[in-house]
Amino acid sequence: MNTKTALVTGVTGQDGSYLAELLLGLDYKVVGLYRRSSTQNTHRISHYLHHKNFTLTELDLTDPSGVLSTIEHYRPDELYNLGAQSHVGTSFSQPTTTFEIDAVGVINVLEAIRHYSPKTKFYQAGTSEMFGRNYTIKNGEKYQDENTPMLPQSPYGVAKLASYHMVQIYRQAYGLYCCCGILFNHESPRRGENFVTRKITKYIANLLKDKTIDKLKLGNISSYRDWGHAQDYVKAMYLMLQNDQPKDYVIATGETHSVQDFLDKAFKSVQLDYNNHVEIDSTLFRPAEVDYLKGDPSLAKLELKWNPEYSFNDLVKNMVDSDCANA
Ligand code: GDR
Repeated sequence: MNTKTALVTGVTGQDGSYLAELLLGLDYKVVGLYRRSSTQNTHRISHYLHHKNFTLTELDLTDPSGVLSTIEHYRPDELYNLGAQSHVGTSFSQPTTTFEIDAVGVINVLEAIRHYSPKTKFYQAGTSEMFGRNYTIKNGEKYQDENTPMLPQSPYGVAKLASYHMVQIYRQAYGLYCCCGILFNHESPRRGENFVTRKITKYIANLLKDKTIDKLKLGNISSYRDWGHAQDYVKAMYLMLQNDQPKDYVIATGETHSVQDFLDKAFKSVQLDYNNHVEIDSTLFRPAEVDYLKGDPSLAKLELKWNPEYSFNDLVKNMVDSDCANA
């Protein structure tokens, strides 16, 4: 029997909901933390809200005393920090809030661990947005790996890069077991509806129900992303905290596709042509954009034995099918 306790911040989000499910399946006691909002936001975790090993608690990462008292109270074996302002576009209009949650919030957690629970293993959700426009060339291919220099292009990327460096400092200076997953885009039927993949698949489901709806408005559809499935990616988070030593890993599929490719495949899967249903809206373009992301997950595959199960085709199909079934 497992007697471990894990704290998961951002438990009501896509990744938090899958990770808590994975940990409950491994007999962990899971304390799910979420930021209070006036609207009920527990639909992704409703199927295990009343599980005997699951507790749901409020926590605002920007409130140092709340973070301290929560970590002192639970002294968890593992802490997964998935709570964030995670929308890149929004970070341009809310840079200060983004920095407070995604950077200062991480310092609050690290300080609490250092003072009150130094044996806690800590996972920080890093991101491919930290690379910004940088890449490395290997065998004539552009990609990003653990050694690619980081040059973020958004307030979100800067905040995440600050927390990535903080994790390294707490690891080196205080010997804490803390690490950062450098996760490339990961999607699923539980993806928030303001991210481009889910915006597309949700629109398709609505269009099939009502042929008269307005066109789908999108911004830049020429950017390339390395899209995996969130269910595969939360397994990598777990594996990183079971590693012999704390270390940062790139988690990606190693394939890249443009937003246009995603659109095309998703619409074709229901025998439609996206050209008839999409309108480009210049107000949805970001002030600065990351054009090309393609991760090299070789190190994680070798050292963590991490192997994603979903292909790009599986991912698109899973999201379209799920939205159509629930429309
Ligand atoms: P991203 O994901 O910024 O890569 O960050 P997102 O789905 O928001 O954008 C992907 C690309 O699509 C373009 N795009 C649009 N994006 C949105 N959201 N809405 C639109 O209407 C639209 N039209 C075109 C974007 O410009 C971009 O090029 C995600 C987030 O989950 C981060 O939190 C995470 O860290 C990274 O992935 C890895």
